[in-house]
Amino acid sequence: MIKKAILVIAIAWNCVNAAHVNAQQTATTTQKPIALQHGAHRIGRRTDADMEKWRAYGLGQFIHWGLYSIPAGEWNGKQYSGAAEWLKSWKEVSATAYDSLMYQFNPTKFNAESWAETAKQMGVKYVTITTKHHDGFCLWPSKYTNFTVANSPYKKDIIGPLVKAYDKRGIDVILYFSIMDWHNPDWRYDIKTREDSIAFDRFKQFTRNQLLELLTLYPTAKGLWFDGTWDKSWVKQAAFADSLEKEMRAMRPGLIIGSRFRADEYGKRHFDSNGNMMGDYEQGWERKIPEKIADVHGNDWDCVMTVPENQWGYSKVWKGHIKTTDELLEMLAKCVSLDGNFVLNFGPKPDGTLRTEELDLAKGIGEWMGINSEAIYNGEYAGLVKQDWGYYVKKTGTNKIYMLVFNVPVSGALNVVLPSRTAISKVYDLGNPGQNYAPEEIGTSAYFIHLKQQTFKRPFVIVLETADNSKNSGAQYQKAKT
Ligand code: FHN
Repeated sequence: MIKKAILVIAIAWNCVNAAHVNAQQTATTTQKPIALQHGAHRIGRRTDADMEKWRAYGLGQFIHWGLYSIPAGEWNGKQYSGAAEWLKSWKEVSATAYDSLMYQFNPTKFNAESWAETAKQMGVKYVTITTKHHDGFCLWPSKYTNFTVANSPYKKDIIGPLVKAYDKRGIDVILYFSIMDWHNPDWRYDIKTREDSIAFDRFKQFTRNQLLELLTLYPTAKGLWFDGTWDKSWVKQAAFADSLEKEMRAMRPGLIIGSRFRADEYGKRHFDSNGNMMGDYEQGWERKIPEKIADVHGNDWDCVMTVPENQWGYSKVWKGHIKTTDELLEMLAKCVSLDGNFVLNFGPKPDGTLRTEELDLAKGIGEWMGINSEAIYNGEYAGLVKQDWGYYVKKTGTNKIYMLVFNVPVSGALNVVLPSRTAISKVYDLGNPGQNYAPEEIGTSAYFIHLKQQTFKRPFVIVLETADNSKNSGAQYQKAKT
């Protein structure tokens, strides 16, 4: 009986979910598609086990680490106004002086196990680590350039121990790689001359070599997170990038690549000229979160977020608003409620330790996740009308809906509107499973959950167990004739 009820509810919700996916497909199919050689490889979501796992992560960690952590946003006593990892692009900084920071890179306190343990305690399921940012410095001993950790006083590989430590704790690793490389003399912002073209051809081979090298050295990494792909030079490489993507996927079946890697032959990025996403998930949600499910067009996506407004690498000074644990948890809840993952950035210090503010946030998030992660892992868009108290999340194959509550109304009554013919069979607080609530029915499949009188200091999760209510005609609730 319970199974039947779950099936009825699941069918109703799947109809709601299918509607938003179909909306995008209808939009793209009403116009005659352009024949593309280097457009999307697939329409619709990937359904294999690797991608199902990615989709279920909920919470991730981003790590930006490199030479830029040494000056930490300061050069000759002056504070750079941009993001610390962009310091080399500042006119005050000479390229040679910046590159010689390599001879100072010696993170003697770096301990991959302790970073991975912090991430584990925080509850993250995947980590994206910068192997090479725009400055071109490689955190692995690449044999294709001298500008690597191997030639720093530290000498040792950073990526290998991190992959091992995170793998050991069941946290999947994604390798961040910037295509744009300010150190490589063959890099160009655009290709205007024959010389540019020859140089950029060399650069493409270098890029291919480094990517295949990474996939060979770190065979357990689950994906590649591309960045620095917006310049005209790279946008013009549709055929090369497409063939490289295919080569990497053939080398590593299941590899996950986002929508930032390549452009189609018309220079369209993320979405090809027919509006289909190129890659396995949308990578455009940087420091912003979609407002509603229609904004994600049925695609997989993740949101990458900084703690201050825009600092990824370690910066001595964090200006402006610094996000709190509860704000970050609300972002996490919102992302999961809209079918996305939330990825929080960490910018380690030059000695290899994590900054105190980030450790405190990781601890706070971890404490909350310790109680409420059931509402995050495998969480999905619930197909319900959003209410002011927070976010709904559902889990496929169960009869549970999670209410992630961030704003308690003065009345203490949380409004819940379920699909018609759905009743609530049980309501309880995830942090206190003994604490049951009796829902008050206020309309057809509409309820108030009356919270007990108390002060709520932290966001919390209420679980609704649902049941089939198809026998109830709802006739007692009449709509007004107007
Ligand atoms: O320019 C970079 C920036 O430094 C940072 O790495 C972020 C992370 O998503 N990506 C680029 C900007 O989109």
